[in-house]
Amino acid sequence: MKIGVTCYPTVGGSGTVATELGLAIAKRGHEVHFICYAMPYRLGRVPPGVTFHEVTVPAYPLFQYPPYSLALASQMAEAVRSHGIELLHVHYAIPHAVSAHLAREILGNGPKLVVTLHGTDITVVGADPSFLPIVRLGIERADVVTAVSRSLANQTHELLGVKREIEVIPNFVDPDRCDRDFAAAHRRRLSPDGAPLLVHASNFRPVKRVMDVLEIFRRVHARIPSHLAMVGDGPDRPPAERFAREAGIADRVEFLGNVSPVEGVIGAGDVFLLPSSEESFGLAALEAMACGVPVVASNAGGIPELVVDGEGGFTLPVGDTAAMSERVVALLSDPKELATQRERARLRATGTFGTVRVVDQYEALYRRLLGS
Ligand code: GMT
Repeated sequence: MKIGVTCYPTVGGSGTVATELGLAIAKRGHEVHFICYAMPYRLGRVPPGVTFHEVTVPAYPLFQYPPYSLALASQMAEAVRSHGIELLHVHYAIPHAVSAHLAREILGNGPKLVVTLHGTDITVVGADPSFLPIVRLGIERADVVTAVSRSLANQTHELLGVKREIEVIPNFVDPDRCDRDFAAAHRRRLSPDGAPLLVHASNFRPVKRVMDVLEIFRRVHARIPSHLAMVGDGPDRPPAERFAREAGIADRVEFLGNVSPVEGVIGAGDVFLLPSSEESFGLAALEAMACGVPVVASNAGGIPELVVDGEGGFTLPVGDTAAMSERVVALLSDPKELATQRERARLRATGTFGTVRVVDQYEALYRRLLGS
């Protein structure tokens, strides 16, 4: 099969999933073309069978807002024409679903189109009245729409008034990315005194509630001296660093920015924190579980589809930092239970959300659409 993939190339869950899926599909002998405005951050060394098409948006004094969506549509049509791409798979609806729809209009007899919804493309940006009608059009015109959780599929129906069927294919993780020695080296630096290490990783946007992460840590640290590693970057990082200083925990909290591979730091932790207000899936939590790190999270969105109480993690109501810190303290105070949850986290991540199992579902979907 010849598959075109469009995603945001920057650090983030949708780009990670899109890239890992494309690489896995290429490994199975198919041809994969990434059509993006920059090389996806996760692509690394480009293996045989994978081609990158860069979308460039010309500047022109009249354009206050350069029309990326249109340049993308043209580049998609061009790549399809030149390489015989049979199916476009776009990740994150805005604007990719609409650009792909336009590319098919340009081509007349265009490729099949799969749209995968990831989260804020529906729950935050997509539900905004300035985008809602065009996002709904992009979703309605695709051949198949998938969502990364049942919760996100339901929200797409409710918030956007979409009527069509949406298939659920969860995110996946490759446990081989967890390198114990590398994680141990990180741990030695992040917790030089051997105290417990809590970890959070996100894009530091408001939905991640990073102040809750710090508040949970403040409460835990008051009872069990610990350390906290904050991985990632985004708009709430400066206020979070201020909060840590004002709460008197700055010497126990390390803001690392974006790190690669992220599993190195995540895998160094004892507990991973994800107290988000919106979360369609929570890929970072899955990465933590795959490395044997139990998760204490909010019960927002699709998180409970991943984190099942007692199966390598626990979910609690959004904003309940007291209950979340109690849960962390309970885990850290009981080494036997912590070891059990570590093992269960690993089993759940690699069983239900293992790469082969999930990539099989996408490959079957492509074959179904292409009749191959
Ligand atoms: O929507 C975002 O803020 C970013 C987006 C992304 O591109 O990383 O994250 C979403 O997609 C991930 C991959 O499917 C999910 O694991 C995240 O839960 C989801 N984020 C939200 O729903 C907030």
